[in-house]
Amino acid sequence: METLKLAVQKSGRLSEKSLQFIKECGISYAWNKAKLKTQSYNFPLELLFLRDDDIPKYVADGVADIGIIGENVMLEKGKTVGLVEKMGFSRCRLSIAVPQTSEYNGISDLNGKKIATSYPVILQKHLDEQGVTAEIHEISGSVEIAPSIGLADAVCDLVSTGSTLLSNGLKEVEVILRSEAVMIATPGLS
Ligand code: PRT
Ligand code: ZN
Repeated sequence: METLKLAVQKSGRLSEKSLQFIKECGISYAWNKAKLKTQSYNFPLELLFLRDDDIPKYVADGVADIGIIGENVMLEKGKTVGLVEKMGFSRCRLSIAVPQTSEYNGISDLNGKKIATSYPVILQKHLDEQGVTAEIHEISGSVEIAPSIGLADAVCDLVSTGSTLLSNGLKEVEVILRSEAVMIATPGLS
């Protein structure tokens, strides 16, 4: 039987639940964090441990057959992959937030503004759909700090409890995507 290659996040918010799912499927394996792949000893499955951002490309290219990532990453990377199923964990939303002190009456207020995000593709698509022209400033992390250091007027970032926005003096004004972990597959497999 051919071995199925499954890519999961090595370390982060998806890791624990992804491995729990594999365990609940009755798949057993030995692994330590220094290893980037391991073979199950009771199922024809090889596990690959990767950065979540790299998983869509590996799956699209067929290096991995299936993978578990956030839907937000799947959409942002724009790779051709099949959606197998929604996993029901790591739920969050991708939202636009502005300083609590700024007045906000609707998305058209963002015209001509600068928005910091790690999700330029999803954000640009949403702004285009809404007929808003804003400048997108891409940063890879700590997005919520951008308005307070004068880097941007607004942010577009993942929100779960909302406490990060709150502690950085921001308020959530638009939800542009609701996301959860998804299983993706190489085209033709799903
Ligand atoms: O190292 P690697 O590249 O693999 O991991 P990563 O750092 O890129 O991703 P990671 O582990 O932080 O998140 C993986 C996935 O978890 C995301 O792509 C989402 O699909 C999902 N997820 C669910 C979240 C959150 N909830 C979340 N709250 N990802 C990030 N956050 C961050 C958010 O960016 C913000 O900084 O948590 C902060 C907000 O949280 P609250 O609770 O204060 O609102
Ligand atoms: Zn990542």
